Amino acid sequence: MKTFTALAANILVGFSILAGTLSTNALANEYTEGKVTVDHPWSRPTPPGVPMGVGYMAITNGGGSDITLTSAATPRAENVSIHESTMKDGNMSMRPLKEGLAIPAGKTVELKPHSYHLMLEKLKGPLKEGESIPLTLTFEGAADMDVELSVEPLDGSMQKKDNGMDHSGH
Ligand SMILES: [Cu+2]
Repeated sequence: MKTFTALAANILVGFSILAGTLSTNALANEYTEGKVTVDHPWSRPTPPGVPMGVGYMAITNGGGSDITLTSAATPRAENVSIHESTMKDGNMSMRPLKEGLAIPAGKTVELKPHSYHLMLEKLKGPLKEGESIPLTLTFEGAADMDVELSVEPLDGSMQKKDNGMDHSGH
């Protein structure tokens, strides 16, 4: 009986460790297709009536030749553009990257606030906190990838709350 109890306890511990691992992975939501890894694709909630949303992620090219993110698409918006935000004369402005976004061999390029980003244009409805937005990334030099943007709160509080001490490296 003792053995049985110990075994049950072990199983319970095992389950909670597994659950912890799963939730960490869900939060980190990393996608890999061949030599390309997309880490933590995320977006922000949009207020009703605002026609544009954003898409951020880190794209790693683990291959030996350069690739280019040439376009992206989501059923939630009529168009997705690849943009770069830059400071010009003290003002933040953005421009579309008509040639796409190059990810050199062996490098990671981050799409993040005030830098490269995806612009979800003509949204069909607001993006809501907690949603997952399907997104297809098209590359030159690599296969297309389907990922999901997790819509995270503006202040990042959900991430802090769910990301306990043990996930601080994320
Ligand atoms: Cu933009």
